[in-house]
Amino acid sequence: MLQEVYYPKKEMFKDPAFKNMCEYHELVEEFEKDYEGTWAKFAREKITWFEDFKQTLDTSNAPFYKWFVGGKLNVAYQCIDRHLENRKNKAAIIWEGDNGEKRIITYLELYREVNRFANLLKSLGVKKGDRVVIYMPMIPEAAFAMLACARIGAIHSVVFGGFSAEALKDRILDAEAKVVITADGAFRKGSPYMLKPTVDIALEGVDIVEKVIVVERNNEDIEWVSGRDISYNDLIVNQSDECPAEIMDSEDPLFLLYTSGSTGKPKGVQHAQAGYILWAQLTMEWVFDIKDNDTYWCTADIGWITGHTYIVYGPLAAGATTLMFEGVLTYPDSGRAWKMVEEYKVNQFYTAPTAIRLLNKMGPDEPKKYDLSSLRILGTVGEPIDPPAWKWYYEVVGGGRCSIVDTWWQTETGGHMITPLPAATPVKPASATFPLPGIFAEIIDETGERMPAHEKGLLCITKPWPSMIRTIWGDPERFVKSYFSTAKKMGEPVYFSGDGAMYDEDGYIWITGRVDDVINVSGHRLGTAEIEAAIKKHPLIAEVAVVGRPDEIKGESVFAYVVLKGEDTVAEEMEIIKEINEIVKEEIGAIAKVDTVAFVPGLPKTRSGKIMRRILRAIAKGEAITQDTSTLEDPKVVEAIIEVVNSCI
Ligand code: 6R9
Repeated sequence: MLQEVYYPKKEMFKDPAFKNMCEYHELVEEFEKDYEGTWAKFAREKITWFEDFKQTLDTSNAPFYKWFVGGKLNVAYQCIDRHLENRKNKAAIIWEGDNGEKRIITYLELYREVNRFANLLKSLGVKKGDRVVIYMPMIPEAAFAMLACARIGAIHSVVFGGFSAEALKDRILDAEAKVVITADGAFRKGSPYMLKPTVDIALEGVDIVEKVIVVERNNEDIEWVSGRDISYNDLIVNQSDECPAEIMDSEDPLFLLYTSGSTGKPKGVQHAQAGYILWAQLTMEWVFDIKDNDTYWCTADIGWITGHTYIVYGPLAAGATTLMFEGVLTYPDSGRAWKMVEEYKVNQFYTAPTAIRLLNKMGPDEPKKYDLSSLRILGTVGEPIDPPAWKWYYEVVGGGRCSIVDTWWQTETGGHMITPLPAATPVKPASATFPLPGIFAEIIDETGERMPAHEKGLLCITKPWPSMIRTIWGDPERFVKSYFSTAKKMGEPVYFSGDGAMYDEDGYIWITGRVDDVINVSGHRLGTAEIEAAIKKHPLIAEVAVVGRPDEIKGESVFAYVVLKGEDTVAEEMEIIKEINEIVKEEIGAIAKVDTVAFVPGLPKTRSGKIMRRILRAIAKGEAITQDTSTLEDPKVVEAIIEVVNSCI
């Protein structure tokens, strides 16, 4: 098949990090020849060290790798203080509220805000190494809170504001958080919504949390628990705006971020200081070609890794102006995003395929009504993008001028891994193209053999990299089992991402999606095991299996096969579906909503009692069953399931 190739428009880039593929290959080779030396060079060039590191990479306790050993730094200093000399009056954060309200925070103001917040945390007894949970809307105080933790060496764990009280509680308990930072609520689509009441429920029966700091954003009535809850607005004014940056070791934990795995509870992915901030900053320069006068906008939520690395840490480490948005891209109409691009003259716009598909569907011609000529780079992240969405993004939003960077990476990788370089890489729509220099991403089989073109294999990273996950908080065994037990290269365990991928004849990488029991709904990672555990709480349900099903807008939707304990009627089924979704909303949050429920007589199981999920996935996708079903305990159950599914679609 002849594939279209799109070449970067060179005139769009003045002084990019990589002008062409030769420069890319040169750096790739430099890393191949001297892996540690090249990383050390970038680390010394990009990070303002308080004390130089002594060893670049320590592999003595693999896969618990250590980077830039012995180095001393502070990530908040890297993101703020070091810019004051040349950029104190530059906008660090431009914030727009749901209702169009605006706030511009310069680097000097950010310095003061973060210092005050850091002093507030200190006054509450928060020390280096303590965990602080941040459950916040998209307001500047959320970024201040993250940076304040970094400044004093506390480990933050941001929990997405859409998670339920139950999900929040699990994360607070797992991290053993001392303080929770939240807001009364915020605004969405013109109306206030609440967060604090969810924190109150989450903290019922929890005694480890000493203080709850509440930022008053929407000024709705909330309950104040005396002795525990304090008003940020009242106390912040009395804090000194000077707070020395704690001297941190390269390998001290910077933050935890919980993400779904294929089994059990969410995992607290632990990132370290130096390696993470180095890669966050470098990828801003390489992939987003960030320049001093740019306005950069990433539409993610700070509750996800994209918000961490590409709204807060990366842009600020690079001294850039980052736009932060409280609202919804389609409110008050489907032109909102483009109106903001026009208004702030946004140069880099970074969003998820699900948002692109929705914006395309709701307002295909809307971008044409605005002046989008400032745009230079369009980014996508979170899930595979389909060629029609890619082309609309390229032609209609980017006017055929802009480079699209389809960035593949994960919570665990800290920053971009496989992506085009905007001024260099010839792009094939919907391919993430090639690994970044320094990143040894390869598609291999379990033994480390490189897969031939057009054959699906395991997407692995075969050398450690600075911004990699360090461990799963409190569960090092699970870390090894989850990431370093599937594939080996030259006999050594390598990092397996959980994704499948394929090379084409030109070596381009095509991500085919998760090969484990993780599904991707609107770019959000959900573990089917977590959803199943929630649904099982329903008293009438005997068994349940959850899989993903292709969805036009969301990429995938949640599909549940449910076996009831007794007989039922259609009316009862309708009621049960409603109840299932209430439970899921309570246990996880509305993002895990079950879109389709198939009431089936049984699940396909092997004789040893294992559910054959591959069969269930194929049925949900409407694919033919290629597996041998004769080994099933009851092969007839498959036909019965297909019949039910056909009737409920
Ligand atoms: C950054 C982020 C990670 C999973 C990952 C993969 C999917 C992310 C992608 C992509 C195809 C891309 N994914 N980017 N799939 N093309 N450009 O999303 O982190 O929430 O941890 O999700 O998302 O399946 O394994 P996270």
